[in-house]
Amino acid sequence: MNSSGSLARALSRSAPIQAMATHSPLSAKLAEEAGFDALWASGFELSALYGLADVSLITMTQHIEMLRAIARASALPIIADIDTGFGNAVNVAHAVAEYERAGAAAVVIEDKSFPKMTSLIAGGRQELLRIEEFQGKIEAACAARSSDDFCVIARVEALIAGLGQAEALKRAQAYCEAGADMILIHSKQKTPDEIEAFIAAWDGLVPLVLVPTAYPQMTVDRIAATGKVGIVIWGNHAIRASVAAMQEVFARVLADGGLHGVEETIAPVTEIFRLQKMDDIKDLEQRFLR
Ligand code: SPV
Ligand code: MG
Repeated sequence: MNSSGSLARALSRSAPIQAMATHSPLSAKLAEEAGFDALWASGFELSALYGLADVSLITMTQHIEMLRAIARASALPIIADIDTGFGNAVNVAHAVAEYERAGAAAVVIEDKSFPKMTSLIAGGRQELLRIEEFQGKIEAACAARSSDDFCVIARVEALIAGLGQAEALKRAQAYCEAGADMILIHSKQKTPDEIEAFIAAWDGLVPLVLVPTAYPQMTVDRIAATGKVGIVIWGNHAIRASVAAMQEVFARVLADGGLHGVEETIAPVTEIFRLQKMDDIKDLEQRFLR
């Protein structure tokens, strides 16, 4: 059993579970304290953290090391974004075993070719695998897990690639037949129409997963009302919140010629000490330093 919580347990509720994006143990802790149900170990966020584009540049080692650190910092179930699975079905089998051991509760594998192009970019090259090939990858993922609680989520990129509703539904159905526990259906349309049409046409055999970054009008209540969505992922809001906060503070320090203008707007050092568990360090000193 992985060290983080089980997604299956969280999924037994009637409302969709809410997973917040994370790129570090610190952002994971903050998401947990805020009250989210799960964490999304986002490839986009980790790529951005390294100052890189989300186009298969970060390695499995980089991503899994961060996931291990996140699993140590938070008890929440972690949904690992493993992009295309780092290669073919053989690579997927290896990756799933490693991610489960590292503390992931689920993996999301997308049906794009390697190297992938980030999904939300305007006019990006979006190449999909043949359906049979991706079914093999999903079957390999299911066969490689050791716990039945570990979820294999197949991500359909047909709408992102502009291939339309019929192709998206065909692929989602085929990935279910291959054993996927859930289907992540992604869209970059600026309104929820495309996703709502997909949800309406979906037979509901397995729960859907949504990432409503491009269509933020889609609230949890609106998603819950469909009755077909198990997880909503807030896809990149940890890194975007950090970037906006740092840009504002950095500009103000330079503009003001000092720290006086930002002191009241940022977290006090004592808050960072709390997150670092400095009280525990003091206790250890008390007990063991002689
Ligand atoms: C990610 O957060 O890495 C995702 C979601 O895969 S998206 O960037 O919208 O494709
Ligand atoms: Mg990703």
